[in-house]
Order: sequence, then C-alpha cells, then structure tokens
Amino acid sequence: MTEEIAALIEGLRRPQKMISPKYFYDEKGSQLFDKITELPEYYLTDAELDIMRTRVDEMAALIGKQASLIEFGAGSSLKTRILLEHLDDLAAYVPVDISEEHLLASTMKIRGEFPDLDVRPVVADFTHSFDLPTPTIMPVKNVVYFPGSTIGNFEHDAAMELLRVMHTEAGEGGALLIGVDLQKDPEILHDAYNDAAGVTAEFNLNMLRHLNTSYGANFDLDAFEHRAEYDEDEGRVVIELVSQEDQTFELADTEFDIADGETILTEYSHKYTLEGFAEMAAEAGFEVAKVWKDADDLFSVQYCVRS
Ligand code: AVJ
Repeated sequence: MTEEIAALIEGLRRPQKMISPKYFYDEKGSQLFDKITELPEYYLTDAELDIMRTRVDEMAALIGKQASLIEFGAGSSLKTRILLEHLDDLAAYVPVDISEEHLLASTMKIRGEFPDLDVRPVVADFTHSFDLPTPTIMPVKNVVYFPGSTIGNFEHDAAMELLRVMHTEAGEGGALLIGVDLQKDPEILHDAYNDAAGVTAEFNLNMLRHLNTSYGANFDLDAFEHRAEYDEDEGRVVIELVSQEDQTFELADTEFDIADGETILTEYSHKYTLEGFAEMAAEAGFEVAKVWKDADDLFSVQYCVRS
C-alpha cells in the first residue's frame, strides 16, 4: 500500500472522518474551482484581484529590483501575471508545486508571456523546506508569494509550520507576500461557500467521484450532501459531506461504515483578523510591514519581512 492510500484510510478511520482538500483538484475539480472563483457569492478572488490591480505598484516598490519571486503553488494565475507584469527587473521567478505536470504546463505559459524572465520551476512539496535553484543573476533577496488565502486550508500548527518554511526559503533579508482572507459578517461567509448555483456543492461531491475513479473507492454520490458552516469561535468555514443514510463504502479494499447524518470533513477555510495573522507571522519570524485591503475590507494582501 502506498503512503498516500495509508493516509487516506487513516483519515477515514478517525472519529471525525476526513479527506484532505488536495483530493478536490483532479481535472474536473480544478474546472469547478475556476467556476467557483467566478461566482457572485465567492468574493475572495474578485477582492484579491482588485487589491493586486490597484496596489501592484506599491508591491513592486517594496519587492525592489533583482529579487527572486518564489511562488508556493504552480502559478500562472491572473494574480501572478499582474505581479510579474509590474516586476520588470526580477532575477528569477520560481514556481514550486508538487505536481510536475501542472508545474510544467504553467511554466510554459509564463515563459511564453514573459520571454525575458528567468523561470526556474521546482517540483517539491512546499510544506517541507526544499532547495532553491541558482538563477543566472544573483538575487538581491527572495520574496515568497502565496496568493489565494490557501494558508486558510491549514490548521493552526500546520499553518505555523508552513510560515516557518516560507521564512527559511525567504532567507536573510527576504520577505513574504501573502493573500489572507479576513473574518467578516457570517452571512457573507455562509453564502460564499453555499452558492445559489450549487457549484460549491458539486465541487465538494466531486472529491468522492475522484476517489472512485482513481483510488478504488465506491462512494454513492447521491447518498451524500454538501454542508458548509462558519464556526465563529474557531474563525473558520467547515466544509463537509453529510451521509444521507446508514451506509458502507469502500476505499482501496477497505470497508467503512458511516451513519445517517455522520460527516466526512473535506476542508477548513480559516478566516483571520489582522491581529491574529500578525501574531502567527511574528511567531514564524515575520513582521507585517504592509497590509492592503479591498474597499469592503473583505480580503487582505500582506507584505511581511523577516524580523
Ligand atoms: C482555495 C482554499 C482558498 O478556502 O475558499 C472554495 C477553496 N473551497 N470553495 C477557499 C474553496 C470551497 C478555497 N481556497
């Protein structure tokens, strides 16, 4: 049995069954996520893009000349391209992703659009420290870029670990530019994860389809329902699949029982206060030097320097 299958089985054997959100993103899941980003209720992408478009010159000034931009994730998103367009004097752009296929596709796209940029992709699991490539030009500093509030998927301890990896990769004099979603009116949060068109529900259920087709599972997709609720005390949206009956399912020749009303946790999406995030950043050795927010204070992009 692979380590990956063992981890999946371990998650499903817990009192609170869970499957990692990384299983959302097969081809269909990635398409559904793109659709989510276009939903009227899903404010995150619009707000972050708005911040990038209006404040990118300030970001470029802080990043400075001849920096190496290290993106945690494959990159080639619109946000990354806005940033790259305004950083005309980068030593290198280093996208880091665990999926080689994904990474090479986005690297080709970026190279096509930015022929003068030194693009140095790294295949690595960025939750652990990794070796950086040696660009042709010696960078003045490293700036880690982590957009999308993907940090929100990680529970506190894991988020701290990730911030520490970023601190390591940033190195002496380095910085972090990170998208951080903010705590807000619970109704706005509820709607963002319970859209009227049902795309988020489809995205959540698609995880089971993905496990059926690629991991030897036999989930009955009609016997589960999407649930997303904001837990105000924990400051996070809890996304689950709720079993609609007492049933049994299989994954990699292992059987599991799930009761009527029992849930499988598929994702946390943590929302932060500015103080709460600054505290975590400080604990990882970063000082928040600048915070940009959209006009409605929904989302933030933060520039953190090694303290
Ligand atoms: C990609 C983790 C930022 O938490 O909002 C969107 C994923 N899940 N709708 C988020 C997601 C359901 C998204 N992140």
